[in-house]
Amino acid sequence: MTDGNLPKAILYSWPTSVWSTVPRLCLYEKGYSEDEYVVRYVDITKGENFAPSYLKINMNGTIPTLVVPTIETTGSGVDTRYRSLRDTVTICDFLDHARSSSSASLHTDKPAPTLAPATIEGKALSDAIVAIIHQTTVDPNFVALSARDKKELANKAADGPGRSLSLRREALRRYLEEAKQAATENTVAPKDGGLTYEQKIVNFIEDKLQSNEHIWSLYNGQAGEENEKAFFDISTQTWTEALPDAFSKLETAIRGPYALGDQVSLADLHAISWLTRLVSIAGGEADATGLDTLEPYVGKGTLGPKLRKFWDVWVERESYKKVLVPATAAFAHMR
Ligand SMILES: N[C@@H](CCC(=O)N[C@@H](CS)C(=O)NCC(=O)O)C(=O)O
Repeated sequence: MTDGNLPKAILYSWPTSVWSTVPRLCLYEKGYSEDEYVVRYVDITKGENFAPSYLKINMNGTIPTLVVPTIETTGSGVDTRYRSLRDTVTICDFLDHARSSSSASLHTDKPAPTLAPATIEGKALSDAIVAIIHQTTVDPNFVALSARDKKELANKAADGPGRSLSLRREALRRYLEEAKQAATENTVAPKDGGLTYEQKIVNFIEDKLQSNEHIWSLYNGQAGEENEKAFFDISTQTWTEALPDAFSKLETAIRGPYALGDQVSLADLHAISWLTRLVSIAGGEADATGLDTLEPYVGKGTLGPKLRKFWDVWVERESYKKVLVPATAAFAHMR
């Protein structure tokens, strides 16, 4: 990725972030060397992803983001600009293309593998698998906060999830004040009659604060019995309906042993990161025993033979040991 004086690409991520592991697996599988990019940490558990400097890079306030330099060839001299790639799918597509099969891989003497599917049929299957994984109903960040009863809620409230919700709340309140101040300082409305950048940031942070407040109040016994019951119900449904449904769709879709067959492809990176996080939320390990710990949560028999085989081949991979094992340990520490 480095070319002459072109600056390095920057990957914004955080060690415990589930979606950050997707591009990190991709970098490893493609054989990029560590001096080809820079990793910058954004502590989402403290709400750093809502800092004004980060929202300029990714206005959705999510990680991962990959910022890649681009050369502007018009104008005076050669100017370097940047492009932000703001979600895992876009980032991995880019990383896959940016290193062709004629370049070497750092980890093997084989050429860098092509992770994109080679056929239209493969692409359709890959997209379908990625869509199953990224459904909001099976979002691992929600699953991590979910609680099926009072006891589970109390345990999580006293631990990492409770701390994180409070820290995000503090950060969001502070950033909201700052954003409101900035909005009053810039009152020049855009020509198209739309909102100023500063006003958009105020609205964005208000939305985030509101959704954080909803779950924070549940965690702090201030949401009332009715909301608490609705939360327990949706949490239970997530484990007993949404997740088993996703597993059954994946069992049908996966070709085996990897998502699209004998070779690792882009869909694998999303699926294994997601599955590993679910195992960890269930208290399991990032090793051959992982799915046995997850299964009682989702119901016996919900993890089919293809998913089990997929897991078995993945936990043995070098990239898994380098990326997902440490990410799981970091997450278990704050769970
Ligand atoms: N669809 C996005 C999801 C990214 C995402 O939700 N990232 C989480 C961290 S794993 C995040 O940034 N959460 C912070 C927030 O939403 O406040 C992707 O594929 O990149």
